[in-house]
Amino acid sequence: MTDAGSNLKALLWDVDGTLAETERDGHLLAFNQAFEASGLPWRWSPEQYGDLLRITGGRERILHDMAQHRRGPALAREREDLARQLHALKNRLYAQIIEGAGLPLRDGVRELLDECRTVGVTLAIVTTTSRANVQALLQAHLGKDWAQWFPVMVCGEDVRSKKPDPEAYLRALRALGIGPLQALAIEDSPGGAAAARAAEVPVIVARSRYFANVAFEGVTAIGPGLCTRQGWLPPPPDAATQPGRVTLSDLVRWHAAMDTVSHYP
Ligand code: XBP
Ligand code: MG
Repeated sequence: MTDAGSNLKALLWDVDGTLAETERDGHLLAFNQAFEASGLPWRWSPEQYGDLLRITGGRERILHDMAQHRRGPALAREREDLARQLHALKNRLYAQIIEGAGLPLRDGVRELLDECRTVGVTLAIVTTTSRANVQALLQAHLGKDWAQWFPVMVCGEDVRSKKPDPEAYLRALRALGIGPLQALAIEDSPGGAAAARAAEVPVIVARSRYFANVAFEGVTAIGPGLCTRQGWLPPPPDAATQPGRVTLSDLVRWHAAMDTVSHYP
C-alpha cells in the first residue's frame, strides 16, 4: 500500500526522455544510420533533431522532414512507403544500439520503479514509441521478465493519434480500470504533458536534455530529474536537508496536493 489515504494507484511512464535519454544517442543515431544504409544523403544534426521532436512518432518525423525539404519520391504513396521502410530499419538499428553500447536508465528511475513494486503502485507504459523499442530498452535493464513489471503498456502502434492527443492515456486508464485522478503521469516533453492533461491525468515533468528549457503548462510538479529532490517546483518540504532522489512519498504528496504549477518557467 502507498501512504495512508493516498489515491495514487498507478504511475504512467513515458519512455523516451523520461525512462532514459534515448533520443540523441539512440534514435537519432539510428535514423542517420538508416538513411546511410539506404543510400540516402540525408542526415539530421542533433539541433535539427531537437526541432523534429515536435513531431511525435518516427515515421511521421521522416514524412514531415521529406515534406519540409521537398525530398524523397514525388508521389505521396511512395513517400509513405519509403518512410515506413526507413522507420522499420531505424528501429532494428536502434535495438542493435541498445543491445550493444546500451543506454542507461536515467538516475533515480530504477529506484522509483522498485519502490512502486514494493508498495503495490501499478506501473504502466504510455508512449508514442514503437513497442520493439520499449522492449529493447527495458529488457536490457530489467531482464527477460521486463514486461511483468508493466501490466499495461500503450505504445505507438496501439493508437490512432499519438501524443499530444490523449488517446494513449485514455487507453491506459481504461486498461487499468481506474480514473484519471488515481493516476500520475511522468513526462519530459510538452507534447507528452499535454496528452496527459488532455486525459485529465495529473503530470509531473522530469526535464530531459531536449526539453531542458521549454515552457510547460498545467503540470503538477516540474524539476530537473528524478535523481534529485532539489530544483523542483513545488519543492518537497525537506529538499534542502534531504537532497537525494525523488521518492514515491514525494509523488504521493504532489499527487494529493494537485498543486498545479500553471506556467513554467
Ligand atoms: C518519443 C517519440 C518517438 C521516438 C522515436 O516518444 O516521439 O517518436 O522519438 O520512436 P515518448 P519511434 O516520449 O512518448 O516515449 O521511432 O518508435 O516513433
Ligand atoms: Mg518523452
